Amino acid sequence: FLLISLLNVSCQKELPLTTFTQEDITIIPIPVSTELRDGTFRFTKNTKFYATESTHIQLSEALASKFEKAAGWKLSITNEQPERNYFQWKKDDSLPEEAYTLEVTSDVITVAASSFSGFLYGMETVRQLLPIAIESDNIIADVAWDLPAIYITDQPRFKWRGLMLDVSRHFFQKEYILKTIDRLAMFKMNTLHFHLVDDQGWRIEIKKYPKLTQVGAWRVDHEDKHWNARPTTTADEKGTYGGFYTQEDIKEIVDYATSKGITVVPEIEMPAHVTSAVASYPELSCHERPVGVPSGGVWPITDIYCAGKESTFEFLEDVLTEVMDLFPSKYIHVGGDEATKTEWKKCAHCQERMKNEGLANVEELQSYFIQRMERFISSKGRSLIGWDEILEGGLAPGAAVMSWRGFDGGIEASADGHHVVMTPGSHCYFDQYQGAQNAEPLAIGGHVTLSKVYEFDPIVPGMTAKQATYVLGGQANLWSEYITTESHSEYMIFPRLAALSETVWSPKDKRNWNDFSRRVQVMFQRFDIMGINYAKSAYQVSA
Ligand code: TNX
Repeated sequence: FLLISLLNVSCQKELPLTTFTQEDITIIPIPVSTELRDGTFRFTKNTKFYATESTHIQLSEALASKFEKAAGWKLSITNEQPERNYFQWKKDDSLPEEAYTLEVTSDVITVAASSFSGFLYGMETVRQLLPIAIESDNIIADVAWDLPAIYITDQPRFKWRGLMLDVSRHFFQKEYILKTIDRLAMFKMNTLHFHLVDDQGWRIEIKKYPKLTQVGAWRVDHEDKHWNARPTTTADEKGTYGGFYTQEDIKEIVDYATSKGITVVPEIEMPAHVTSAVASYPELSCHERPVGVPSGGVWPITDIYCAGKESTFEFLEDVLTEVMDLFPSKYIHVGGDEATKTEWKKCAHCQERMKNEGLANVEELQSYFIQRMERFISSKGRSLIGWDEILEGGLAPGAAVMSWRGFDGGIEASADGHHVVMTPGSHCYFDQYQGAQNAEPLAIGGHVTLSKVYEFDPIVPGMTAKQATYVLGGQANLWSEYITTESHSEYMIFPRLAALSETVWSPKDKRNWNDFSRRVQVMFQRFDIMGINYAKSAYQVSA
């Protein structure tokens, strides 16, 4: 054994120090500034993390555990400054929130930041400077665990850098959500928009209304007939299909996301896209008839919440109260999209409401609905965000808008002083095809290639500087009508997430498609080791 370890040590010593060139720096998203210097830092089994604060210890442990898996070393974390070859954290309050600097010399790695997320992003940059073998879950021998001497300054261009996961059309296990959170952090994304409610499934346990998940989380029909999609793959013995997150699951997801610098924004759809809720409690609709949880994309759907009955608002306030207890995020998403208002026109309660409130049409009734929810949410110290339809009939005063039908909704809302997240279908819909349609798995339609995502800019030409200040950032949406498995979900997210991350993090003048193409191909090798089922096609058709 001694002989073997001596051999190991001598083998390691034999590996020459790597000499780095600019080409070797392939960080995504590209940092604000990078200065390659002379020298190489080498991680060995004696390298130490020098950390005294709990957050620094936590981040040190995260990187140390990667070394434990990939190199087989248990690197130590110490609260006494080592003499040489160590990694240290420095609090620098002059840096803005989420910003960091990284200085690597041949002897010391220093990450400086003012906030937890800044330190986290500094560490994620170190991770991307390390050999891709760092992503391995099995020990890889003969790796020179080297980093270039470098000085990096970095901070995000936008403060909302999001991905939306639709877990309603098809349910995804908690473990997959946790894995996705990890991968978001790797690209310095900071928002997971969790689409928990839609016609095809209610996915969050609400203690006061147990039928939402006893009934609303399950559909009997496995097949997405109406979309002509593949049959779904899992079912329980009752022959039902679906699933939901318990409140304990949600807490675990939120806590884990917090440890990765990610805010989880819950979306509780209203007044439409709620057949799952109406199936659970028919009295929530105007007609009160029993309905089932539909499969696939029956459309249009008219079973929406009644805007006339007070009991609808009591229900929604109760639900949102439990939701706000679970999610600490500033923004609470209430959907608001695609409400077919046929039932409202026929409903006596809705007519009476319109008369009493002096509302001219059903668009104004929807506006009344959302404004009422906005007052409730802001009374709890939170802010409402919704899809751009919430602009119709008048936007609630403190509401923020997610612009999905192009950029126009965002332009309009920002002109009126409302905050905006840009998520236009043309650039940000990850449910659309990314390669040649005949070579891709069945998707909803459209074409959002990797280069199209890379062209995305949340600030639209022609916006005034004042309007631009209201643009919080950008987000991709992964609707899951056609996505039944985790590996298919990964396929739709990667590598497009890498392109998106650069559009919402990096300075605009740093973006360069050819350079990104070079870096993303190195990223592909990292994805291979991580076992991510990414789409190579996204790159091939991008030119
Ligand atoms: C429109 S985008 C929807 C979703 C669908 C999506 C499919 C939005 C706010 N509503 O319900 O899943 O199109 O691309």
